[in-house]
Amino acid sequence: MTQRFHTSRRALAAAAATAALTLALAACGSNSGSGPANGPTMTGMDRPSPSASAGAMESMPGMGTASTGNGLAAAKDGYEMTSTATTVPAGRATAYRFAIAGPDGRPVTRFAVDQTKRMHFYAIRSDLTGFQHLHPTMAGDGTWTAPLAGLRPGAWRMFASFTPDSGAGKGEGLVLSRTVKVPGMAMTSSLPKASGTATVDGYTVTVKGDPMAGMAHQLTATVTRDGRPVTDLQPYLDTYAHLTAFHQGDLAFAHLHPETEVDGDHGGPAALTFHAEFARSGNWRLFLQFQTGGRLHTASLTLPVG
Ligand SMILES: [Cu+2]
Repeated sequence: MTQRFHTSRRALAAAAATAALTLALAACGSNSGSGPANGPTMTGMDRPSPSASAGAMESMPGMGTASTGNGLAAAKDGYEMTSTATTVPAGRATAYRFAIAGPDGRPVTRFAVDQTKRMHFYAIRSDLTGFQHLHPTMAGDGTWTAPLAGLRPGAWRMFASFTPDSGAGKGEGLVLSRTVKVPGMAMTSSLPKASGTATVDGYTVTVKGDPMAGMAHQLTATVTRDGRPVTDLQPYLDTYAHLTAFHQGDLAFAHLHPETEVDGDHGGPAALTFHAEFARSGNWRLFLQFQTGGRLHTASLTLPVG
């Protein structure tokens, strides 16, 4: 935890450089806020977010966000997540289709592999009670299809995390998102209290760290079962545990990169470490995914960020 003081300066410097770069890109960008994909901004059940419309994000590069931003805009640095889907039916498997338009306005079809996939996709409910992490497949024309499992009624945000492998943004990690509404009776729940541990499928997950907004930190996670450290973690996306986090209220996306590399078929009992950057203070909902016996487990817990 004292490591914070080592990493924070570097992170702040990097964030400042990123902010300057984003400003420069925004200044010369020509296509932000244009195109049909910006569509009507959702109202109603969705929590209003100043960044929900694509254009707004470009003028708000601050808050120490990483180069990929907070993920709340549909367009960034000339790239835009487009989709005609504004609603998704409740309670049944649905294909959610989208594309990534490049700076030239055409769909991007070349993406770099990151953690074994060219596209990582997350569906998150506005109250953080729903979470799906999927790997869409791409058609030749650049249309991605995410196989959503049944969603509960309410407001959801769909995140696409990717790295273009051609064009102006080649090699730049981006996170873009769009909202969808799932019709029906939408009940929202309050966020569970902050806790360093969570249980799932008989496993206990413990996350330690003392993160502060806008700084780089290390988080560590351990997995135990019946009080004993687990040693049979299987590789999942080039790591033994995959961590994602979203901010309570605006659903900002956090960047959590695994520092633990896969070494063999079985991981544990050592702590799994993550490089974490939370752009804002407040409560974040963490989703830690790990695999044992061919089955994926998802533990969720609430982490306060100062
Ligand atoms: Cu993924």
